[in-house]
Amino acid sequence: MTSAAEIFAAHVSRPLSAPVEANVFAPSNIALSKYWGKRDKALNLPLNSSLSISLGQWGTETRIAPADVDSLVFNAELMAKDAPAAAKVWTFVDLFCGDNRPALAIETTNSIPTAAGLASSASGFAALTAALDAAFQTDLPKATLSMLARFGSGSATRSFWHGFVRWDAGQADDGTDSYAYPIDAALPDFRIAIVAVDTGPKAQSSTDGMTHTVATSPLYAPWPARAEADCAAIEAAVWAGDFATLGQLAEDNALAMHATMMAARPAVTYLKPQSWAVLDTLWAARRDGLQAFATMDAGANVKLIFEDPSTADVQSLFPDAQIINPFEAPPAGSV
Ligand code: 2P0
Repeated sequence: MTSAAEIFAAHVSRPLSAPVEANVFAPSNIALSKYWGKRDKALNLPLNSSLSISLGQWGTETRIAPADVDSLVFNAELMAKDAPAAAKVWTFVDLFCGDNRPALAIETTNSIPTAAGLASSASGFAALTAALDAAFQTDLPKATLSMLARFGSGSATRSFWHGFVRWDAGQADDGTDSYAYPIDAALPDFRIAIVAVDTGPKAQSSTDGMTHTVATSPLYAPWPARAEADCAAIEAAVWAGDFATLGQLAEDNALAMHATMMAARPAVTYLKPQSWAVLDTLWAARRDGLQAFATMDAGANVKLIFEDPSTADVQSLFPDAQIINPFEAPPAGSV
């Protein structure tokens, strides 16, 4: 069986050159057709493909510079090396660099407002992978960066491009065909609203939540095939510029994912009463003609998708929602 270290050794040519200073931005992303379930935990391989929209200027900026000792500064705060989030970063750096790596100063900043309550592991590991590639001048193709970032976090595979991105589950045992690529069709009117419900840390990590769902949920079995079909149908709707079809499919897919979790034993429940209240308000407005749809991930917050002409209506329903234009110009230094 191939190990993570062997995959990195096969793709990152060593010995590495001396690091130079590098600064990279990667956007966060929200899945319209969700990744839920792993077929291999060690190689972090998914049971199904997924399709996302990147969040434009919302993401992570990571700077790497040569240093005398390792340091990691996250949102202006120095992190102890053994803090769980920091340990994940250093494990990934060690995988990328192999033995005897030089000391590095890593500084990483999220441009996602904390109040939005969005996870940052997708943009975080994409920015880290791209910054390592730039710092060591390994010049890897983006598909390879996407494949390697998977070892930090599955959703990071999708954060190397703006707009719509698809992550193919792949079939190879070693996962070398499990990476993302862009769907080069823009929907310039596409908008996202983040309706924050709960911005505290989540009760159960998505890794644990999905592992438990796969192991115990009697509703999980049909999910991988359903997710593949949803990916294909959403991709077709993107190419056709058919927002109404895309939106309904994305909402159906999210609710189906949550249904697999709720049937787990014991249940995995990320949605809170207030999440359902947001959905009730949305569905009532939709019955009155508003074309907006919801998607929810491993947390209680609700993300709405709609087109620009509906912005004022969405804002009046949810005055505190943060509205994102995913097709605005990316920040300097973006992947
Ligand atoms: C997604 N989520 O497709 C799905 C939908 C959450 C719900 O990808 O275990 O942090 O690190 O590969 O990428 C969140 O899971 O999980 C996620 P790991 P990750 O966006």
